[in-house]
Amino acid sequence: MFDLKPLNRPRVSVVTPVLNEVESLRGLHRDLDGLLGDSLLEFIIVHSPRSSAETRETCRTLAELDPRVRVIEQRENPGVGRAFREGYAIATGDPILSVDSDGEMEADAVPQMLTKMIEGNHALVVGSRWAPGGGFVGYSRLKKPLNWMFQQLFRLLFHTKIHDLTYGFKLTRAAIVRAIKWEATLHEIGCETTLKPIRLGVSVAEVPTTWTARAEGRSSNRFSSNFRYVKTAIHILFQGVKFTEIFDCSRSRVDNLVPGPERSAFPGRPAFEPNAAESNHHVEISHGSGS
Ligand SMILES: Nc1nc2c(ncn2[C@@H]2O[C@H](COP(=O)(O)OP(=O)(O)O)[C@@H](O)[C@H]2O)c(=O)[nH]1
Ligand SMILES: [Mg+2]
Repeated sequence: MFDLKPLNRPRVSVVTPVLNEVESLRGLHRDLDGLLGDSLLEFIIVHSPRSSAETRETCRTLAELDPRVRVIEQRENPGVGRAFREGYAIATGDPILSVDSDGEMEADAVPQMLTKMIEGNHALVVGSRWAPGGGFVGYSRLKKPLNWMFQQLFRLLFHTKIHDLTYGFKLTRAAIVRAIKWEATLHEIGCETTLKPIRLGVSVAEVPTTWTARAEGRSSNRFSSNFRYVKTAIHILFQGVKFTEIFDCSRSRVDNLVPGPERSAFPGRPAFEPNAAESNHHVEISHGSGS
């Protein structure tokens, strides 16, 4: 059903939500700048109106130092889901990297995710904590078995071999981000952005990655989120996926949603080279395109 033009020249839009992060936000920007080079088109920070003065100041400083940094204040509150959606709405690159700003997601895995996306022409490549080679450092002992049970149940129900269906760390082709209507408001955005593409039958792959508990600040993810994840998954399973108005369903194509203009703030910087990244311990799992 979906045709995606091959991603020959990635121009990555990073979208990262920020509540109260300073050092980890600076670290994420530094790491992705180093890892992606000229392939990093823009670094979109969506901070909360509740963000501290120090956090806002950090966002401002980053934007002053790097013209690729775009800072917006979240309009609809609260919630990381709303923040991601507002970031997606202004992203101009392809693909779009969804990543938290608290240092828990392994930025080093991004080049591998990009390589996998390009080589397999995948619509979505998720970071996977449960794939062989992935893992958790400092995760809640109560949440981990619950998370595992969620994965087992919904892997079966969605007929997918992807091991991690709830993690928010992922690369998604811009056309897919624009075609799908995103509805999550809080942390369940992490499973919505994986389960909807899987439900559509687009090509999805995973790269093993390690989650490491933040060294700064606190999580705003409440225990009640677990129920929201289950509700979201069941809703997607039975109700399917809604599209945005800009998606031309009659043509059943997503590549008619053109990505934004290509631009480079640092023309001299070397671009990301797909084959330069090490790729031998990737777990390749693809769903056939067509559903
Ligand atoms: N803009 C914005 N960011 C948020 C909000 N809540 C959390 N975040 C950010 O979203 C990311 C994930 O949130 P976190 O509470 O760490 O969730 P957890 O990793 O699932 O425990 C972090 O980078 C937070 O700074 C919010 O209401 N608005
Ligand atoms: Mg976190």
